[in-house]
Amino acid sequence: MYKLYWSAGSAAMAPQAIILESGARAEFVKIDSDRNEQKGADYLKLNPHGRVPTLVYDNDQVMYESAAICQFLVEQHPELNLAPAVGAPDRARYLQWMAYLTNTVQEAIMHWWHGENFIDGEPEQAKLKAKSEERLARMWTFLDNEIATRGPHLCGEPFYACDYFLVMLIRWSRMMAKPGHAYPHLNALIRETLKRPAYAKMLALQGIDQAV
Ligand SMILES: N[C@@H](CCC(=O)N[C@@H](CS)C(=O)NCC(=O)O)C(=O)O
Repeated sequence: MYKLYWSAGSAAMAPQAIILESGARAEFVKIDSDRNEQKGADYLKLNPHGRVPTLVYDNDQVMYESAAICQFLVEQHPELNLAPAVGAPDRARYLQWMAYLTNTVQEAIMHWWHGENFIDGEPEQAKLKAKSEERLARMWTFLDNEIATRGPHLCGEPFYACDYFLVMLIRWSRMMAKPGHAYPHLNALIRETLKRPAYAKMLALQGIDQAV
């Protein structure tokens, strides 16, 4: 039994899709970020950073950080084949993508959405936004080329949790001048992911859609 705290369109997207794909019993608890519920006293007891998502498992075990939650879930459910097993030839590459996506791409996107967390002043934040968009364009180009060369997914033939994670991050770029979905191979990955019932169900539960 899992309990996942989520908010619409947040970093809970990929973990929620994996839980749905597993078919495990789960309770999804909505955190209303418009009302800043992630900073409420009860939620801060679970996640002292006041961010979404948070996963509760085995009744009282708590973890946060979306990439780690995805990794934990795919290890709990090896039957999903959403990650290469330890020792498998594409394991290193899979780990590389999970780390790259969460600590490089995700962070660059945060600069775009939440410049106020990084620098004071509107002109400075506008510059940061422009710079992060420039950096992200290079990252989307790089990822698009990787998939063009070794695809159709990040690790080749199998679809793994890193692909869910990438498609989630691409959604966060939808309002940028050159969003991730504008790149042909990333676009194909989104279209394929949308056909996965668990991803489609997650979008419906969260009341959001994904641009293609
Ligand atoms: N590194 C964290 C980042 C989580 C994060 O930034 N969550 C956002 C929503 S996507 C959030 O809760 N923001 C609200 C806030 O920071 O107050 C993860 O991947 O779980």
